[in-house]
Amino acid sequence: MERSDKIFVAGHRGMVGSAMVRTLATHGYANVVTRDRAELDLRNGGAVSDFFAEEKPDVVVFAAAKVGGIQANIDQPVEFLLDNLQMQNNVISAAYENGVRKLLFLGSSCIYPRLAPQPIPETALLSGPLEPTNDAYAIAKIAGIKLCQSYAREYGANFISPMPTNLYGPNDDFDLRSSHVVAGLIRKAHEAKIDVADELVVWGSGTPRRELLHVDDLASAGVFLLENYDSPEIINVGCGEDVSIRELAELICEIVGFTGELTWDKSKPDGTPRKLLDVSKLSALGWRPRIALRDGLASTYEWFLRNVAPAALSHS
Ligand code: GFB
Repeated sequence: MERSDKIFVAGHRGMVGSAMVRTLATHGYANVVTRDRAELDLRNGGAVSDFFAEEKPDVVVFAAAKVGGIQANIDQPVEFLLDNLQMQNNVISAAYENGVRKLLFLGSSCIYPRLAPQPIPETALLSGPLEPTNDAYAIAKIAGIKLCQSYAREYGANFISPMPTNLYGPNDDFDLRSSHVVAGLIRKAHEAKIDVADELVVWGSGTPRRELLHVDDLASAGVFLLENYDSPEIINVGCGEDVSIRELAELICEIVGFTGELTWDKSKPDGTPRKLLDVSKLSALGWRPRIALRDGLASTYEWFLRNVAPAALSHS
């Protein structure tokens, strides 16, 4: 990849896309093209074709997605399947039609079977049934992987598919109806502290385990793979360590400064019991994460305090 390449980051307002834009800039990639949803609806195939024909990007980072935590996935399977299929089909096909030299399609660790061996190797894809709470999203992502691999096999396209583990960081979604666990618990712990509440309600049993990667580490891996990886085979991106939801909740409460009790709402789903990626393939290429979980959670809480908490208070 050349520093002068025109790079289209699809989904630049989101947590992952915004981190990719920041990280590309720090690596000297100055020719980044973005479009807001109001300017370009990626679900509209004609609009996407016109955009590619006009802009002719050299490289595409596909970070646009309908995403959400466990409850949002349960509540909106149609949108998780259809919006994601439409956006990725339009962008991947237009990229090929317009001679894009390299495309990075971001997947998700939920593509792997619910009871995959731990840590999960890339070879576990399609080896067993999916976790039902997010199978619509997972099937959309699997279709995206297969489309990239098909363009590579049939037409020689250089379309790569990293599979990130669960992510958190600045620009995460802190809305309790749609958030993932880290953003949800940061918000709940903060509000419980402000309200001097006795307890904080955490969903599920606390026993599921998740591997959590700061989004700046994911973006660092993304740029590394754009520069160093040219295979259609999927490649896991994680930190190689996981924590239980109970340990995570306790750590977040400590960082936020909430000292009340944790209580467990077992009517809420646990989801996959464990999701720890085998990251030996990426490690062998020489990439390492830099942000320890405690540091990443602390800086994300600071970001929340500066960017989300004031707006939330002014609306209450
Ligand atoms: O992060 P999360 O929503 O998604 O939930 P998944 C992880 C675990 O945290 C589950 C528990 O066991 C939740 O029950 N949890 C506890 C909470 N308290 C909370 C809370 O306040 N909010 C949330 N959201 N969870 C998602 C998939 O699965 O992972 C997506 O649904 C995607 O498709 C994403 O793949 C990476 O890790 O279970």
